[in-house]
Amino acid sequence: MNALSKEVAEVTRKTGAPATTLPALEAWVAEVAALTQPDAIHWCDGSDEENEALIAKMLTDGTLLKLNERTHPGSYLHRSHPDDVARVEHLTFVCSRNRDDAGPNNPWMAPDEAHAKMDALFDGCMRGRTMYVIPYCMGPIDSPLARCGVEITDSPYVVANMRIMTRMGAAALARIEREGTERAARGERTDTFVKGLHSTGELDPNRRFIMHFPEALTIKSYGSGYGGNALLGKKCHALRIASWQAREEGWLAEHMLIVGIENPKGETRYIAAAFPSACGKTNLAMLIPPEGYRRDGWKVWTVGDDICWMRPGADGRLYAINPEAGFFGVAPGTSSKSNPNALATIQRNTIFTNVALTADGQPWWEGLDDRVPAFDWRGNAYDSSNGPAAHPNARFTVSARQCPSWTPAAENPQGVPISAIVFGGRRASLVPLVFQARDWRHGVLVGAAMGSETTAAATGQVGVMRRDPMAMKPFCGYNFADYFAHWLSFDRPGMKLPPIFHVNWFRKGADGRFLWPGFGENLRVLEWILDRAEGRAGAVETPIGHLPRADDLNLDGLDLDGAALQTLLTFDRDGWRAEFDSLGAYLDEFGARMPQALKDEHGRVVSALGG
Ligand code: SAT
Ligand code: MN
Repeated sequence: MNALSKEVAEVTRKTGAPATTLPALEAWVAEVAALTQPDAIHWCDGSDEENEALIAKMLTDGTLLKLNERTHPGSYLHRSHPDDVARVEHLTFVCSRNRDDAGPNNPWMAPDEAHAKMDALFDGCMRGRTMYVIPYCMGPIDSPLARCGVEITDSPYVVANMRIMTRMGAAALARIEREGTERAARGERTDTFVKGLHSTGELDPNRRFIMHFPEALTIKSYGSGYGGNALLGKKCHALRIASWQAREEGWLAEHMLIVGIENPKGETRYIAAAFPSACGKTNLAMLIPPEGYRRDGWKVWTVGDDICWMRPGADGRLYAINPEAGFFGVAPGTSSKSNPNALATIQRNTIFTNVALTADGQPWWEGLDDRVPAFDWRGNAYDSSNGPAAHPNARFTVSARQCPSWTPAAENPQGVPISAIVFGGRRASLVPLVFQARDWRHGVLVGAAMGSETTAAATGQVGVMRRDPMAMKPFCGYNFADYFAHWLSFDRPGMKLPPIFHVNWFRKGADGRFLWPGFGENLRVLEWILDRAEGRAGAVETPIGHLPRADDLNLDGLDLDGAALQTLLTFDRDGWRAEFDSLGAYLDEFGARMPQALKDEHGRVVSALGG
């Protein structure tokens, strides 16, 4: 045992926490402790007692405020630093050895430079603090599709959130140790868990970076305590690192919800759908069927609301797991009308971040109801002239199992078979309500062409149109050109790939109002999608794909005027010509790495559009 390991063993003995049997893990923890100099090291076991102790500590030091125990038992409010309220894409780097592997879609830094920069920030940063070691598993603990990681952090708020968002603690550590021991027996490297190092630092935006080293399965994040920047299992591991790993190993790590639709015959089919952050993935994953559908026996089952790991099964179909165990959802706009399942889910055992507060200690946000809050998200007396009461990116963290539409299929280690893949963005004009790609290759182009207006989930201007291929712009851990090539590679003999669709719930009329009612009514579109997947529903073919006619959709009981419907289902040839010109220029930005097949597919649609 070297000196550093001895030091860790010492602290471990002092705190009485379990040590690890995996030397690679012990050595890494020792190395981090030597660098960051914490006062104590705590190995998280994920137990209730541990959670209660952490919550008590955070209530004492003001990190958490207890919410009204009668209306929201077991729930807390956290107020983050006002400069630390969203992901920071310009400070989020992919540090691959070769710059082109990160691609023009990612800020890049050479690994040596990035390590040096980060290690200088981490030097001594945990003095006076406790260092928490969080073993976690992304995916059902017994799933061959699941992957493990260990996050080291100095934030008890991160520990409490990771406990909800992942399978955290003793079982995950046992899996990491078992996998390590098996590898050691085969003479292979044993540090194949993802290593995530996080410190809130001083929360100074000028000393904030989120660095990914995909070749080393390593993440280093400093200077932020907010969600995706700090809960490293989520975007950093399950998307950026996992997407890189998935390409090497022949699977897909995607920014997609997974929802099961049960028809009146009792058949459940699963859809995976990609939308950018804050574009309604949580709402769609928990949709409540319209009245008529409910009467007929339709049901909706939630597997996941944000991330989907998919791989081909022996039968050639794609099987998906939700690597997460909880929801980190946007609070503003969530109401008994927009998402009753989410609202029911967050009535207890929930951590709220940056919401407002009513006079009697209940969480509140814009769109919830017509009460007036007493305190805004910063904790000041509410004054409407200071802007919204809740931060627009205010979040709730809650266990998925509390959701009324949660399904035990989410625990199926083999995953659920995917019947359709859906892409969608926030597009005020041009893009119809729904269309189907003609085949996989065309579907990959449709995904690559995705665009959306920016939201408050990331810092920067809101409402600006940008390309967000497959909703992965902030999350793909490698060059988009290689990512599209990877998607295309699934189109091979033996595969039974799901059809690909594009939806747009956000089309606006001349008066600036949404044309489509959205929410539960989206099931009408999902029904058409699933019927198309089984070759049943009708459509018209256009250069951009197959569009339903009004008669092809079930619009029974829907109050929608004819002109709105017409706009939603119309293909605008001139508009699409311009869209495809801009798409061509975008694909060209990736140079020679862009797969020829995708360029050819673009050319095919351009000729079909004519002119
Ligand atoms: O902050 S997160 O990245 O976790 C949420 C999101 O942007 O989707
Ligand atoms: Mn997301």
